[in-house]
Amino acid sequence: MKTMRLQGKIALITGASSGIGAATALAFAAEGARLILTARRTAKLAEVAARALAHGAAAVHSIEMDVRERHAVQHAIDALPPEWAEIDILVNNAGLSRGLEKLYTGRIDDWEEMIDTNVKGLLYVARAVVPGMVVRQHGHIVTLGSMAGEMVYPNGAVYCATKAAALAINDGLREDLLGTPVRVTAIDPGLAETEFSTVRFHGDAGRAANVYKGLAPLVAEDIADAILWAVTRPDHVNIARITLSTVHQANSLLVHREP
Ligand code: NDP
Ligand code: 8X3
Repeated sequence: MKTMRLQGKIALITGASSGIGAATALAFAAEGARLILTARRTAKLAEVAARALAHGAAAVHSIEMDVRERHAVQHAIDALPPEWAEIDILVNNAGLSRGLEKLYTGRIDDWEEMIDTNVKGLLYVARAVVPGMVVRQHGHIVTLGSMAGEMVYPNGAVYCATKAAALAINDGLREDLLGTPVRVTAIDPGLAETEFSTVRFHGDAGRAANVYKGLAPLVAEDIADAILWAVTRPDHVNIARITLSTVHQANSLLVHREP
C-alpha cells in the first residue's frame, strides 16, 4: 500500500485556481494532505477542490482571497477554524505578469498590479502565516520565484524585478528563520504553459500560444513535482532553491525553438 507522505499535514496554497497552484494541490492531494486552497475565482477553486478530493486529499477548505488585500489576508488566516489553523506548508504561489513592453512605454497600471500581487501579496501572506509556524516550531514555506528573477529579459523588467524581489524575500526569510526548524524554499521555473501568458497579454490567447511555439514547455505538473519533492525531504534538509526549465531553455534569454 502506498505511503501517504503528507498525511496529517495542512498545506495552504495561494493561486490554487489555476496552473502551478492547482497542479500542486492535486500532487499534495495524492499524498493525503489537508488543503487550504485560495484564489479570487471561487468557481475555479471549487473545481480544483473537487478534483483534489477525488485525488485523495484528506479534506479541502477553500477561501476566496485577493493577496493584494492586506487586511483581508490577515483576517482570513486569523479566522481559520481551529482544525485548519496549524498550517504545516505554505505555497506562496499567487502571481502574474502583465504586458511585455519596453520600460519607458510600459503601462503603469500593469506595473502596479504585478508589484502589488507578486511582491506585496507574497509578503502579506508570509507575514500572516509564518508567525504561527515559529510558535509551533514547525513549517515549510515555498515561494514561487522564476528564472525571470535570476536574469532579466528585454521588455520584462518589471515582472523580472518582482521575481528578483521574491527571491530576495525568500532568502531573507530563510536567514530570519535560522535557529528555528522552519524551512524555506524558492522554486524558479522557466517557461511553463499555464494561464500565465494569457493573463500577461490581457486575454489574447493567440499571442500567448506564440510564447511556447516550437518548444516543449514545462507543464504545471513538472513544477508541482519539484515542490512536492522539496517538501517531502527529511525534516533536517532544507532545499534552498530549485531552478527548472524545459530542455529547450538555457536561461531567461536563451530559448531553442524548432522551426
Ligand atoms: P496562472 O495564471 O495559471 O495562475 C496564477 C494563479 O495566481 C491563479 O490561481 C490566480 O488566481 C492567482 N492570482 C493572481 N492574482 C491573484 C491575486 N491578486 N490574489 C490571489 N490570487 C491571485 O499562472 P502560473 O500557474 O503559471 O503562475 C503561478 C506562479 O508561478 C506565479 O507566481 C508566476 O509568476 C510563477 N511562475 C510562472 C511561470 C510560467 O511560465 N507559467 C514560470 C515561473 C514562475 P485567481 O485569478 O483566481 O485569483
Ligand atoms: C515566468 C517565466 O520567462 O515567461 O516567470 O517570464 S517567463
